[in-house]
Amino acid sequence: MADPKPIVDHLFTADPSAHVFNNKLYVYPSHDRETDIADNDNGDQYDMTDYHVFSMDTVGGPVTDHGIALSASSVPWVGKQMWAPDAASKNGKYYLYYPARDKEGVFRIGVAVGSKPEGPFEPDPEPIKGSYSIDPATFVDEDGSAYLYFGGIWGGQLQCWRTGEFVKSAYESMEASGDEAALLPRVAKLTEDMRSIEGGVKEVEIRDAEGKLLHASDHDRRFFEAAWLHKYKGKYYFSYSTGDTHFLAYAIGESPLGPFTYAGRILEPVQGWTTHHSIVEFKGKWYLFYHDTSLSGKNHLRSVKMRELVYDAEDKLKLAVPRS
Ligand code: FUB
Repeated sequence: MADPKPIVDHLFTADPSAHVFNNKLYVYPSHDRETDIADNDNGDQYDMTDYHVFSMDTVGGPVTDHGIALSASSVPWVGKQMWAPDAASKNGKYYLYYPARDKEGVFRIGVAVGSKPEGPFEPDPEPIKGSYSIDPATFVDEDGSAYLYFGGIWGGQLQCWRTGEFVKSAYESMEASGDEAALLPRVAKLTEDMRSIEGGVKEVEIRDAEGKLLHASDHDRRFFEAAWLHKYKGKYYFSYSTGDTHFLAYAIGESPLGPFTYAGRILEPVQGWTTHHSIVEFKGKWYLFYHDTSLSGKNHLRSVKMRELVYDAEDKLKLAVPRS
């Protein structure tokens, strides 16, 4: 099957986080915009300033653009680069989580609160205390416990936090190397009001079949950015991008806090440098939301697409119709 069309083409959209709220499918993507900034490994070309929320009642039906849900200009701490967001709902309220560089150039994660899934969202005036790096993803478990996953290396600055403090010069080393364990994504429990971290930030362990942490040199499997968590038949599926090898990979665990055991790839490289996704169940079927640059041919102008996913007899994930 050839790649599907983008879900919308009147805007460039990327990093889609999909959720079902009130029986509708909502998508919270980055809103890519044109810029003269040249491509670099720091990701400076991803220079976004606001978020739109999209929804659909049925897969294949019309997609509604609900307009601007949050702008950089309304968040006092944001300097630039509103990157990949996510959303969650608890106790009748909706929360938008988003990363951006603060005025000192350090990526932090903010939260904004709304009364409807599509926003608008009122931002907290400061980023979430103890948050850092990029690509927040939330997961609310069946018992109501909520988790925030985050982290991304290279431009996402995770390597700058290896000591627990931000070390700007660590950017140059880019990541761990060789047989050293790969840098790990982070997870924190969210407080009942969904606006703070409770109990500190932990590393999310991704292990091989022998139980060893993946090596930093294992670029085909190690975590780079774009964390996502979903649950299937009582097991937790942690998925992510391998970055410079451009795969969407996943690992399976018994707890939302991990450890997770590497289980394979969900998507081979798409057109464009970045790959970023979410996985959601809607009306009894599972879907992968992802992006590529098929409309623009430019790394920083991406378009969200979706495809059906299925589980095989061993509960491994795969595309319902393989890409041709
Ligand atoms: O959209 C900017 C960045 O590109 C995201 O935060 C990464 O996951 C990558 O998709």
